[in-house]
Amino acid sequence: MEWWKKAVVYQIYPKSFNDTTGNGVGDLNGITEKLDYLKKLGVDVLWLTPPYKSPQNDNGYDISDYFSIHDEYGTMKDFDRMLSEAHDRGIKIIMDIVINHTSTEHEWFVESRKSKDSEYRDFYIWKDAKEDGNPPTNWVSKFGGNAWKLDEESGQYYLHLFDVTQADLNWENEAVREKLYDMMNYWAEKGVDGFRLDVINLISKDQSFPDEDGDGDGRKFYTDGPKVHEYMHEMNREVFSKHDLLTVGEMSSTTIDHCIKYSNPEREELSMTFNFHHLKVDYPNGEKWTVADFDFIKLKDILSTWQVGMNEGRGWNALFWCNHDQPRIVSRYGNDGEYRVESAKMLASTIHMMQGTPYIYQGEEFGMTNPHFNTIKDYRDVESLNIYKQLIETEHSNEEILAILKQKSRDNSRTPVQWNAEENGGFTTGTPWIPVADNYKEINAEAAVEDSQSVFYHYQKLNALRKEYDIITNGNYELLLADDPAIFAYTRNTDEEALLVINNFYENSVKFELPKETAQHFERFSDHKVLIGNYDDRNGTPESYELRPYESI
Ligand code: TEU
Repeated sequence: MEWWKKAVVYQIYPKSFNDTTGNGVGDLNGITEKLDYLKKLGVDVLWLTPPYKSPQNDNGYDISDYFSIHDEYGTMKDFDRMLSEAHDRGIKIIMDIVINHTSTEHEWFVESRKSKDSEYRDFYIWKDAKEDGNPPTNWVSKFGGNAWKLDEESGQYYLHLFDVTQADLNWENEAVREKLYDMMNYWAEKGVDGFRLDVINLISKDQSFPDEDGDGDGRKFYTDGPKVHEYMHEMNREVFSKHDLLTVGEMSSTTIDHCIKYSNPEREELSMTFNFHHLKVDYPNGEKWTVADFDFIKLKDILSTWQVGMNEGRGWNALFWCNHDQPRIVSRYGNDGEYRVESAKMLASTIHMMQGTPYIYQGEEFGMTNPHFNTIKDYRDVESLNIYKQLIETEHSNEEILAILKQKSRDNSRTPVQWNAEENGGFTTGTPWIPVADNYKEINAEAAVEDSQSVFYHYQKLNALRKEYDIITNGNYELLLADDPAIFAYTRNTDEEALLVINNFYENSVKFELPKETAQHFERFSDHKVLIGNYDDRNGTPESYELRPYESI
């Protein structure tokens, strides 16, 4: 079995993880300093979001040099020490690699924009304006506005699906692909253990560059595009097949069929995929920028459809609630007030007992919450600042927009990790680049490690269970009580074992009754044990008992 099927990955956003220099920005030595803490948590792999040289317009997802470390994060020597210290502890490291686009400060783009005759011109996607002077297509950038920017120097537009300072690379150009594969081999030969590939399903564009004729934003012309699987297989041949790597693709707006193709081992593309459909059930009609409750029944349906579909197709899921782009899950689908600890543990159990490789985002392991900022001055994220400008110009009040950002901004997960109750949560002795959430005195890693009932030890237990019970890796998934408005229950099954996972997603106690056919199925097994929580203090039985608020068992 591939090693990463039983591994647990911990995502680090270096900028907000741990600052050892006092400049208010996290750094690589700060990661090295916390390796023993991560070892105690029981994680096997660290995913570093991009640490490369970057102007930081999108916090490192705008790379200007793939072969050097961003100066605020430290040096390549610091990187090598961190990698070596992690390996000494049996912890692997995978690198976030952004190859759909580069920063417009990357030397390739600087050369490309100089002239239409530049040897680097075709490294990017340049088009003339339409005859009426409009941009080449009406595609919309994911950060707002048109997806094309007119470059005065050369009189053409270049494509940027994200920020205007993130120019899309032209993957049709073999020279681009060769340079990128060489770069990935450089990092693999340095000893990194894999890659997280940023928006990798956007790299192949429809070369006719048609206009969106409906009310879409053009994504259908570049999402899971015409040659994407050809490029994935080529990348596997040129890079991944030469090393034993964990490779995970971030798949924006994708489908189960494509994710099976990306991650079925017979196709020799990637190890596994991230999809985001379960994190859009609080986007009414697909609209992110509005305040909305999440749709619980839809959440169960989407997660279950992906569990069954990927299992049938021999695909492999990355399991996650949180990352650097998503609000913190305990604030989003849980209860970050009275039941913060209970709901954080329940949410963890729900996703970690599923089939796939689980990902824990920094601070999630002790129940960090959204910061609940009250002024636009506290926000830093380019996507959030762009949407603020857009909404303020369309008659939305400051208060309305702040309410939306409080729920949906990516900055919700980017506040500094709260290590202890000291100033700035022990993240920095300087001024943090973004304010620390004001609950750091109560919610921090040190307090969690000192409390045997904390969220930290629940994650530690889940990480250990995954190593101990093969059924968590191999068992088939079946959703129970699909229409129940509060309970998320499912089973995992192999010929030898059966696992029952029951979660109360809300703060009212609810009665759990195991469906008859499931109870009969469980009768086959001679003995059973409770892995998480307990029900015998209520004279309960696996078939029927009272679930406490946010209880997981
Ligand atoms: O994210 C892809 C992406 O679309 C996210 O921006 C997310 O879907 C969106 O913010 C939800 O509204 C990747 C990186 O994770 C993100 O941090 C980068 O900003 C983006 O690509 C561009 O590189």
